[in-house]
Amino acid sequence: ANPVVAVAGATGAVGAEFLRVLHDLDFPAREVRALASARSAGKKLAFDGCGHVPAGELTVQEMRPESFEGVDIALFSCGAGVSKQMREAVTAAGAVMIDNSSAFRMDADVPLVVPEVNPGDIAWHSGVIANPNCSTIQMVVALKPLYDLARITRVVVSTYQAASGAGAPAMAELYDQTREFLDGKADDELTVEAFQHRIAFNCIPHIDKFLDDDSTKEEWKMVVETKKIMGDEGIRVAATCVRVPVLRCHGEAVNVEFADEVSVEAARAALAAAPGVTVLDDVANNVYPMPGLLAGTNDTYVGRIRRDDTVEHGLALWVVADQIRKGAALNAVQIAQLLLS
Ligand code: 2RA
Repeated sequence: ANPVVAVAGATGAVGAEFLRVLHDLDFPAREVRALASARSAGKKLAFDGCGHVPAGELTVQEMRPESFEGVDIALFSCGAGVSKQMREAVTAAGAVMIDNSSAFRMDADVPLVVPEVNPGDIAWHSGVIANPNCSTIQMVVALKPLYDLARITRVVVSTYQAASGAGAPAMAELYDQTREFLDGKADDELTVEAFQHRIAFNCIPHIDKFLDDDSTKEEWKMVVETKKIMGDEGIRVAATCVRVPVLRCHGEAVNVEFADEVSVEAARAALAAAPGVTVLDDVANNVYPMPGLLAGTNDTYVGRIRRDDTVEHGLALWVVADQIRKGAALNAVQIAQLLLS
């Protein structure tokens, strides 16, 4: 039967993208329910339709525990606190919660799934499947075909993360601050709310909160989530996560160390053949992935594939993906597709 889908957090940046992706993948829903906080109840959202749901407007309903009655799949992007509050109601209603927050990602009874990497893990869900952090998703999509050539022992990654990773208001702040800055406003006159510092014409090596070891939680997520998704606790990951003044699409410089030799040619061929990956790698013609040009796309783009001679068996790559699509909404809807298949 065609599922009833609830989109929880429908008015946020990822929520809006859930609706676009449901349409783009023509998800075979018989009903799509838009849920959000009481503040947004009654708001109309344009929806292009999917499955048996015609194009038109969805009226946002206040999310309450009873909102999930009759729902089969609940796509959540409301923050960890709300996901925790609603988990019981969602699973009691018999729905599967696909959660984009960090609430359950590392729980032993919750699979953390990237369909190109560990689709089989959905088999052991008990009502909740977690969507990984955006920066982890695009990295593991690129690592998986390489891991299949030779075991990966260590990864060093530096991220270049778009403002929209912090939500729609952060994206607006980048626009507004850039304008204010160009208008000649001094630093202390700029509106700085979404980040700890000015993001216009700046890079901020601080995403999520600092932990006791002086790394950030975003960096920690890349370490622990990579091991869980790849199913290999032995992969060591060193991450530095940086916010850059890009609107949408995260970039990642990734150095990979293998247990055995992997040639650049073999890596390029494996990546080119991998699902969800597009190789853009022709340096003679200045071809490589760039965040500013890839917004709205579905794939993970890989380029600048080259040897890393500082280790015995090493490769370096540059990876770009639209973190609102593959890093959030698209990955979640692909998990929902897996559930139906
Ligand atoms: C960020 N990782 O880019 C977040 C989004 N999930 O801030």
